[in-house]
Amino acid sequence: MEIYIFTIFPEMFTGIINASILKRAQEKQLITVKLIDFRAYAPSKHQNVDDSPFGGGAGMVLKPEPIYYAMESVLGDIQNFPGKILLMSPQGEQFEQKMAWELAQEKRVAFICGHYEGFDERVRFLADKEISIGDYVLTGGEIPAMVVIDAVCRLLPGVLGESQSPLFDSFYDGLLEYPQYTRPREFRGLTVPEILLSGNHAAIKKWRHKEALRRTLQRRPDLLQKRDLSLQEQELLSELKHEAEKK
Ligand code: 9D3
Repeated sequence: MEIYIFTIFPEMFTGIINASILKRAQEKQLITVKLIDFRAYAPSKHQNVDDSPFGGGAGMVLKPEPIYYAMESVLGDIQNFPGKILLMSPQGEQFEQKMAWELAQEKRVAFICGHYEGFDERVRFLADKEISIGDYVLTGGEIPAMVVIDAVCRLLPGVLGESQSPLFDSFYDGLLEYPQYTRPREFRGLTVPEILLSGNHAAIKKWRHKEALRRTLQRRPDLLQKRDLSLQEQELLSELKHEAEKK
């Protein structure tokens, strides 16, 4: 996948893209990352990328020209760009795992990042999609772009090792993870559930499924609403509800 990032803070990305999995993905030539400082494309001699809003009011607005010129110079004709152009914006569609899988199908993805101000409305015409990462105020679109890049790249074939395959992200799809333990069997008086040491794989599987349901019921009941429950899961859930009544 070719990744293009249009930003006035390219240095914010260098630590993230040159470490860990994203570094390895570039070494394996599974992804390429091109950082473009759109300030370099600002027309004025002071290279301003923003200006005060027409109609008055506080704050500044990102001008269209630096972003258009940067994108046309790097991507060519925007209308015919063979990939997805994403505008990072608090007004965008909320990013989630399904969108990560969709973007992972693309050959090329370009990100436009603003920094603590809105875009001139005409910048929106450049984008195929506007993306937010959630309902909280950040200082810019750079961290959201990194979040999306991280989530998408780990889904690309070959980026993760076989044992960490994203197909096994959650064994019980759409549920939270069951509790996990490793050595030692006892730490500061805290022990590992006996069943995990039993060697009874069928019983362990059932325990894990039940604990995944327990955790989801406690912490994210909304996930259970969204999901069809198998017969086995309906039984485990009613067990959990009976246990809760007894207490
Ligand atoms: C001062 C400008 N604000 C007017 C009330 C709006 C505003 C614009 C841009 C507030 C923050 C930002 C910077 N944030 C992003 O560019 C951003 C973002 C976010 O803040 N939260 C979640 N997802 C995203 S994607 C881009």
